[in-house]
Amino acid sequence: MTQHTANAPETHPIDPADAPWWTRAVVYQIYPRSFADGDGDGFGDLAGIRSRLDHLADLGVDVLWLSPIYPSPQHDNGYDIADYQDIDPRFGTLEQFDELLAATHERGMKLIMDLVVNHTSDEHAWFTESRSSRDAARRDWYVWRDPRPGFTGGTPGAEPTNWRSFFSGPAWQWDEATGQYYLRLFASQQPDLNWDNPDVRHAVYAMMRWWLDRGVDGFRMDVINLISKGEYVDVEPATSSMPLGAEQYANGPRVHEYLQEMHREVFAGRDAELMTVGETPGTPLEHAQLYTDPTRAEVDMIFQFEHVGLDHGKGGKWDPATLDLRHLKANLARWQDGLYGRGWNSLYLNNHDQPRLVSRFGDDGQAAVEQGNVEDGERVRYASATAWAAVLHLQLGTPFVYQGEEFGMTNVPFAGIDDFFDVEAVNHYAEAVQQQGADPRDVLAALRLMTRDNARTPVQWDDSVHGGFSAGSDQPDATPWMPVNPNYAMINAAADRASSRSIFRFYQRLIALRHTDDVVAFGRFDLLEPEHEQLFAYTRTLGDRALLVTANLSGQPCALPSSCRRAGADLVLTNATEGTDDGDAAVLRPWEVRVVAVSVDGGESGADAGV
Ligand code: TEU
Repeated sequence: MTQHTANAPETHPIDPADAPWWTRAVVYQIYPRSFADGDGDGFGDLAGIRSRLDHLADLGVDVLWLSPIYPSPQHDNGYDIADYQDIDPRFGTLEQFDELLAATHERGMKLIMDLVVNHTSDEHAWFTESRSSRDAARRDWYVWRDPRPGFTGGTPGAEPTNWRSFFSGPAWQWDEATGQYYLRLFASQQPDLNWDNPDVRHAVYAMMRWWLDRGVDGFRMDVINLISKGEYVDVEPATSSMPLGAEQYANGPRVHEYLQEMHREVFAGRDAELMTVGETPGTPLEHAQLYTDPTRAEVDMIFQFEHVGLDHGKGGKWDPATLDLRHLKANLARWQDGLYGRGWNSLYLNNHDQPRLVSRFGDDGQAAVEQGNVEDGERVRYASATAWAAVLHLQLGTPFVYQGEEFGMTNVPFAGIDDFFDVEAVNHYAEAVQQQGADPRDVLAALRLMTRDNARTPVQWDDSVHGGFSAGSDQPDATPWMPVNPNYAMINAAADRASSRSIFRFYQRLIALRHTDDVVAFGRFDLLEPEHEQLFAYTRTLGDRALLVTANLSGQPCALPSSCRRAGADLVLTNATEGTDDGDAAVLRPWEVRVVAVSVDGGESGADAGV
């Protein structure tokens, strides 16, 4: 059943009494190599995660998502998997995994795994066999193609198509031994699986059942919308955040069919307690409706990418541009409306592939701190981090918190190219500077703003050496694999939680609100003042109650238009630390957010809003 462009399904109101558990849930993403190091070797691990579970339970999150912990040569920090059914010794053992899972469940949280099945590592046994000869039994498990006719394999331009990799250069890798190219949309060590081969699909489904039988609660599915490739043909250059060729495989011809098959083979009959979220770069709303329509049984929700591409210039992510708040509001509102009653949104502003949200969208205060205005810097970092958190968490959907976000970790002051670790950053620099002759200063400036490495420094737990990342941090071996952000003495979980302005405590309140207030979990979203350049304002409405969210996302005071004021409203939540009694403020201070409860006709609600 090919559903490339089916009609959008009918909308239907959300019935809170009948809604799946994950509609009220908040997910916390752990990037294990940088979360906590339990054995003091400088590399995060399962023991480290276990030692910090109380921090997460205290935050109030419902689900932990672990980025990959499987055996891997780590060319892409574990997104290159060599064995799907084991744990990389750097992270621990299967036994430790079982213990972590049990300890997570004991605290009332669930745990989902990262499922990376668009590609494997080139060290996976499937690929070792596939590349061993053209006649290998598993040759067809990957995508092998001859050089372009008339070209000598391995020379520039001989690639079967002009497609480009997400990580710079061609999407095809020459294999001298068997005289063919293999497809790899990401790093050269990440060959793409051939999903059109049913043996591949059923091997993946069996592996997924094995993890579910072990007790995991679902999967985050890496680039799952790229698994069905279309025609292997040259494409015309186009301006897009996606690499050249993506229109041939993003949301490809059989992707919905494969996800429905996966659901039947893996989840059917046991999905009520599980959750799935598909990572889907380059996915328009029309496909999101198909992926997440519950009646189609594909995935519960997806990560869309449009909103995190709005500060990319014409040249893509390495050509950063200023974000226009009006575009972001219009985009998020379109997704809120487009999936209302039809599917489900995931909500995120950062993750392990994105810069830190407080540095990218707010004001991380580091400029003020450098000038000696520590108090001003800390004030603005708190205010902008919490304002953005409220704007995101009070939308309809399942919010995702990325490690360190809950106490305002920031981007990193990278000096030179040697400070970058990520394959994407390193490849881009080499291509831009060495092959295309770009000015290294310009390339570095863009890298500093946009690199994924910003999100990957060790979590700053306290102000001890290396931010308390490693057990036995004072031992020489405990030097973290990537240096801790130098601001760790000021910005760390312990300091934040002890502060009168605690970002962590604000997240706790947001998360609790979703659990206790059905308006937050299910209310319809309506954007106010779409053309306002400072203000992000919206209402959420369910039955006779509404919440009005007004956030000043700027460093200047902002007068509230009359559409955003409600006389006599109850103040539910604010990030202001003084003078907050009045539910009907006329002016929002820089980065101030206010959430008030009202009745739908504008009168006083009197309802308990939950905090
Ligand atoms: O990311 C896929 C993806 O499209 C991006 O977020 C990507 O990192 C970015 O566009 C590059 O500019 C997923 C994982 O989240 C990422 O960490 C992996 O590197 C990638 O897939 C390959 O598995």
